[in-house]
Amino acid sequence: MRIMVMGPVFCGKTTLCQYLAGLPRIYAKTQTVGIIGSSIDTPGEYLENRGLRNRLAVTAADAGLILFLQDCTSRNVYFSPGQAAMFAVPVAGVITKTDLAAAEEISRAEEILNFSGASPLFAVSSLLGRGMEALVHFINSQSA
Ligand SMILES: Nc1nc2c(ncn2[C@@H]2O[C@H](COP(=O)(O)OP(=O)(O)O)[C@@H](O)[C@H]2O)c(=O)[nH]1
Ligand SMILES: [Mg+2]
Repeated sequence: MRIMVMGPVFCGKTTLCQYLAGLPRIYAKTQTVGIIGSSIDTPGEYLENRGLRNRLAVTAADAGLILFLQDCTSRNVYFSPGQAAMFAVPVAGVITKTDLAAAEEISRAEEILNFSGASPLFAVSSLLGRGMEALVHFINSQSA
């Protein structure tokens, strides 16, 4: 199953994909390599630029799961209300860079993702690996 990662420029998409791709070092399961190692890292411009948004829909055809990313250090909102519903596959939300944030910033990111219709939500730090266990567990449960 491919995981498509979506979010604006600088929100932490590539770092999250890299973290997930590195998991086989921690979880020594062969299965994890194929699933996690094939994350689809999308350009932030596809989300930020309205004219490019249908490219996300095309890319999503290859995905079994989509992750909407919201950087909790950013106030900018790029997801539209209910955007998750435009995809035929499950859309979960990931709050990124929690190592840099206060609790209220994480709540703000949570609201933005709730607004987009992404569910469930995970709060992570790709830097510290914080919150990753729950996210990986969820991803594995989706690809079973
Ligand atoms: N402190 C911290 N920085 C992060 C985290 N994730 C990404 N970054 C930093 O945020 C910047 C943008 O990350 P990147 O993955 O390239 O974002 P992308 O444009 O969405 O692919 C880089 O400088 C990363 O090192 C995180 O969890 N914690
Ligand atoms: Mg990137």
